[in-house]
Amino acid sequence: AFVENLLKHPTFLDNTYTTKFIDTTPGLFQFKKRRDRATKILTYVADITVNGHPETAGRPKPAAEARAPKVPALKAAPVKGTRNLLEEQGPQAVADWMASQKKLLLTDTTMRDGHQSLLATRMRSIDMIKVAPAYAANLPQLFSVECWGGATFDVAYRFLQECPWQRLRDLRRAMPNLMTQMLLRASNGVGYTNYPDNVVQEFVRQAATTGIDVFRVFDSLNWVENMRVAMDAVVENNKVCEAAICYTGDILNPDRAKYDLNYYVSMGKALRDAGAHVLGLKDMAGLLKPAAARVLFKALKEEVGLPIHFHTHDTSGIAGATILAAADAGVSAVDAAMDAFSGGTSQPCLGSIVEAMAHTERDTGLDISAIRQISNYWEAVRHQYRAFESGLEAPASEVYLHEMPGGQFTNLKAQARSLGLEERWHEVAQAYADSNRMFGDIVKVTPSSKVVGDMALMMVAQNLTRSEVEDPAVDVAFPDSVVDMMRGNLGQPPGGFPEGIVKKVLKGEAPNTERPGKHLPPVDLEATRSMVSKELLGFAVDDEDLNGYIMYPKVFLDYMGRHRIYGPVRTLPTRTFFYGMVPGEQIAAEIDPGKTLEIRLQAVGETDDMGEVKVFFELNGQPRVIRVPNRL
Ligand code: BTN
Ligand code: 3PY
Ligand code: ZN
Repeated sequence: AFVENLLKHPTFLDNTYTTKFIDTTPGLFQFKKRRDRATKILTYVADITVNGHPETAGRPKPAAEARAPKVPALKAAPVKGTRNLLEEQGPQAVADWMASQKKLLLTDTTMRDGHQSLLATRMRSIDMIKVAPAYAANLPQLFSVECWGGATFDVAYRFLQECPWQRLRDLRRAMPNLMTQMLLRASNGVGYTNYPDNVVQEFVRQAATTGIDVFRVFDSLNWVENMRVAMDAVVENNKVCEAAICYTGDILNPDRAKYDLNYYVSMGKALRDAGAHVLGLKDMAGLLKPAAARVLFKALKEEVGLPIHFHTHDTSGIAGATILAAADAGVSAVDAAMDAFSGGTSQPCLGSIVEAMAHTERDTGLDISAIRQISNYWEAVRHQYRAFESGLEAPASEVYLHEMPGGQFTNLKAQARSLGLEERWHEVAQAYADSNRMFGDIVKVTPSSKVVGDMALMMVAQNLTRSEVEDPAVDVAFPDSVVDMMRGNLGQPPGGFPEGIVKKVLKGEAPNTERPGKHLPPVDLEATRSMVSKELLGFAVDDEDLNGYIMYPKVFLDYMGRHRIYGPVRTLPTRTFFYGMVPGEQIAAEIDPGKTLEIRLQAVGETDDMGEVKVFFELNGQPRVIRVPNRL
């Protein structure tokens, strides 16, 4: 029988995946349903081996002789860590403990922002879950492990064919003594636009239940009003509410007076008064310079009084100096990525920070040899993702011009490439800066950064200058995301958006300047569950899947559709998942605890006159032949 490739099925690509699809192609689904999981996985491996993975086509591959990632030995049984404190005494005790520490506390961001910033968020769960026990056993002094949220949620479903909730559950179980941390975009959840209040509340409840301990909550326009629903939900679930100020501009530069010291101190106080346990300073683009850090953290510490957690990116190459200045100025915790996932648009180097603090008052207490071993593991893992490397070769002071977040930089560059604008990258950077000023100098972080990026790409593609865009006499077709932001659907920046641009974009339509959640009707969760269960999937969806559907309906359903065909492909080694197998190669996939498939690729046949290829495997020693279409 002909095996259809749902990945490429036009119905999945054009947003019309509904019950109608199941009704009009019943054979497809019934046929798939009967197949066992081993057959599904073999079908996936055969397809990727014959046709390649759409995302790695034309990109560099890992070297054939590259060493396999080796998980470090566990030095001891896990001793108690921050998670035990949270479980035993609650989030306020965690905050008090933080504030009382002499040592500089560290969050490892490798499993979230590290790969989000360096590898377009493509790291697969299996590579994290394997090393998680080594974190628990060998680095129990870590403050937290950032491993969820931001872009990881939708990328897991969309591009990695895996369930983000399952990732979290598995990591939670593997690191019972360490606090897990996520990045939550307040009312934007882990999406790109505001959701109804009850959706945000339900999402936080589920994330807390499945395994998140520390929620870093931020708003993409720094609008505290728009953070309250998410913050209240975190507090209500008895988890650590780290409310973050997004840093932009330069407090020492009089030309950027909109975001001055007073602005940040007032916002810090507002977040404290809104119930934050910890104050986050989220420098998503890496703009905070060492001298400014001394001034900013001293003031925040004295005037806000909460323990401070500092997050930055090393795009400029100078973030290490800013971390040291922050440590001197008394921040409690800083973010860093394991050496092999650090630097560039990612976080500064964790091992080097530990070394820099050693034998000082703020010695971190972390075991540097344990860090080196874990980083060696990550180094080999990173090589498997070569296809997703951005090729950024040097630090770039240009970041102070464009102010792009580290997580957006490589993405926007890839987008520019796909539009044929890669050679005009520096123009994109300038247009990004111009768009920001046009919108009134706003905080740029997901999702507001995406809006600025869309505008910048459009300006370069259409050779439009800022003054042309602003000129009422010049006709401009603005990107949808710009229209959405001017309507007020992301909320309001300090001082509002400039009247002229709002008028031009909305063509006179009145914007909403109130909190978007105030006007979004609540989603009927149980009615949605019943509709998805009965009409869309044909089985009862649980709370995690319901939250996945509500956050990303189409992405979730597409994922489920592919899951029926390809099964638990999350268990495949990364090299196999992205690049297929070569004849003679043997791999293992543990599809259930203790149930392992030994898969050996024997040979790949010729394409027959039906356009199909026979792929010959041995599965646990038994021959198996899988036919897939040759789509090349
Ligand atoms: C397997 O099939 O053995 C593992 C992968 C399947 C995970 C599915 S996807 C939807 C649902 N939600 C979960 O958290 N797990 C299952
Ligand atoms: C995200 O929202 O994904 C970010 O990383 C923002 O910095
Ligand atoms: Zn970041």
